[in-house]
Amino acid sequence: MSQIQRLEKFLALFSSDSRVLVVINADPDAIASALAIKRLLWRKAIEVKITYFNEIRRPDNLTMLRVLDLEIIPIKEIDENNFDKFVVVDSQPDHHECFAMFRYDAIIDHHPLTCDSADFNDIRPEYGACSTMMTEYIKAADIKPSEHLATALIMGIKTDTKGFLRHTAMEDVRAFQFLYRYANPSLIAKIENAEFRAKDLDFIAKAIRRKKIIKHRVYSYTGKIESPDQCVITADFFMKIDSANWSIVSGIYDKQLIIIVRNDGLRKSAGKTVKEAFDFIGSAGGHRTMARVEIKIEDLEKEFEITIKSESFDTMVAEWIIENIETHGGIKTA
Ligand SMILES: [Mn+2]
Repeated sequence: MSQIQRLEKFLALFSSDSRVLVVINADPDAIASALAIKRLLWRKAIEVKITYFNEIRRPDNLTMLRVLDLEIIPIKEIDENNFDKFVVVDSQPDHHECFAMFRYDAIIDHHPLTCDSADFNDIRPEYGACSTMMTEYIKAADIKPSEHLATALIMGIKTDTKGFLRHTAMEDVRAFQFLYRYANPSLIAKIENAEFRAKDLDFIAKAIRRKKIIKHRVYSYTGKIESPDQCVITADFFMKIDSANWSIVSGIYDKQLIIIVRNDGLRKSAGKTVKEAFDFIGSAGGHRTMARVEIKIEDLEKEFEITIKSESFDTMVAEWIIENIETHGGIKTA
């Protein structure tokens, strides 16, 4: 099927009185793809709304919504009866129970095919981003994308392909090339630079004060934390040190010890390492470059034979994390 035939088949689903709901799991690729649907259906449907069900917490994603002035509506504020057409982009209905709430007219996605239950299914797993697929629709419709739409689609492609470093098809590169002339590079930079909030600075400062660097591995145990996100932001931040191969940032949140691990991908898998080091006492897992551990405080208290109220608890935890990663993790240094 040609791009134009595909576009025509998609547009044929809708009429001028259609009220369309686009359902997404909001990340940059999904948000941009939904925005492209809205543009395609401009003047072709009476209304197009975008709804999402996940919590958007990453500062860069929040910045994207703010600087591009995008309106997406939490799913709990949506009345299904106000819509008669349903579209899902960048996911398939069986990916989450919230998607399964609706019966879809169209599914457009780039994940491996698991569910093509709509009248119109366009699933292309070889593509790095759904935004690339949507760019092809925009091109086929002969639409000149607005600065905000082009910027959003570029963010979708850049995010899902990690800046063309992973799972990139030639189509992703071509879409980028097309969008680039319409996008605003300063907006892209503004979104990508938004790695943390001003209120995270005090936490980062504390983590820096408490850091211990052992053979290119940056450790920081930060005691009680307001949110595990703080450890994530700080672990990413420590990886910016030129000599850092690993960063391991931890804290106590909601009666659990949270350990966030990052590495540069050039050594032993972070996920494997935390499994070997902490699986015996808590939940531990992850990928090659990122991993997470959660251990119940009561299990730590049993392990150390002291309570969290004890003065030596924090020191013990901090040292215990280092010891476990260094020995049980079996890290090879470069
Ligand atoms: Mn995607």
